[in-house]
Amino acid sequence: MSDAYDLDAELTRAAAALKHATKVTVLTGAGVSAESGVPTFRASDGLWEGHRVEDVATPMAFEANPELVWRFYNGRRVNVAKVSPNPGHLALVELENRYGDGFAIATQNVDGLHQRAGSKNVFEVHGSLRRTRCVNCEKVEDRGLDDLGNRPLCDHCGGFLRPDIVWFNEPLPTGVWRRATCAAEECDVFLVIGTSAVVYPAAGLIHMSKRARSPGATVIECNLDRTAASEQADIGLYGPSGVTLPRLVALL
Ligand code: BV8
Ligand code: ZN
Repeated sequence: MSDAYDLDAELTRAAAALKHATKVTVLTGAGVSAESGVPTFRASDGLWEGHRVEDVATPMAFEANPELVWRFYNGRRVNVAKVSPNPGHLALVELENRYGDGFAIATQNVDGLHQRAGSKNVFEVHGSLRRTRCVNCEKVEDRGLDDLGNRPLCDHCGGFLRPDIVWFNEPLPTGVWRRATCAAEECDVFLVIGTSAVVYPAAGLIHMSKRARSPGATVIECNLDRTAASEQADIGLYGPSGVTLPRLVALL
């Protein structure tokens, strides 16, 4: 961030926009969980807990090596079970308390930390680490965060289970995605928090929030750095979201 950047001024502008808002929608990515100790995806030269995302987060990878993919996801389940929501997650709970039904979070995260913090209206557009789905009978179950071993089977039909997570080149869950797009199109303020905004269609929610109506939403980006979303942002809160979000809420 250039030395002319004034976070205090941007926080004041963001608070003014929120004070005039009745509907607030949020898009979060891995950065909102970073201060809880959950690794982000694209920080360290594209490796993600030692794997390239494309090597494990695809149907082809699961087809080719289901044990590797399950080892990867069990590792993340065990890690997420040990971490807690951070002040950034808790600030979003306070926003939901302020805006009630006018508030929604579309998250790309699969760690469930928004819900553990107390957020209610959360759309998990990329699925959840907690859930499994049977490749045979499609039964979806919430299995918490226990280690499920490297080849769990469906207790309903004996078929193989997969994580109930949206992999690359897989469609997003229809109902969840429809509610996320409505929330983006109807909001007065759209907060984009902790995402590199390179994965679609989730990143497309930003554009939807600006173009669906006239005037479009005021877009506020919360990130350590500028991203692919920055040119669409009207306001930029650059710093750790566990610091900037509580400061923003304190101004309301
Ligand atoms: C689909 C589940 C079609 C796995 C994930 C070419 C161009 C455009 C698009 C495409 C293309 N080729 C293919 C596509 C489509 C593709 C896509 O977008 N690819 C991209 C990579 C080019 N999308 C898809 O495949 C989607 N499906 O298109 O299907 C279709 C339709 C009908 C029928 C059949 C098919 C599916 C996409 C979902 C893939 N699954 N995850 C898992 O999680 O285990 S994506 C993965 O990336 C995660 O979900 C993650 O959430 C998401 C985005 O990453 P981020 O969350 O943004 O994390 P990242 O590390 O990148 O950034 C972190 C940010 O936080 C950084 O900016 C950092 O600065 C910031 N930060 C760090 N610390 C902090 C912080 N900010 C604040 N405070 C801090 N403390
Ligand atoms: Zn089954």
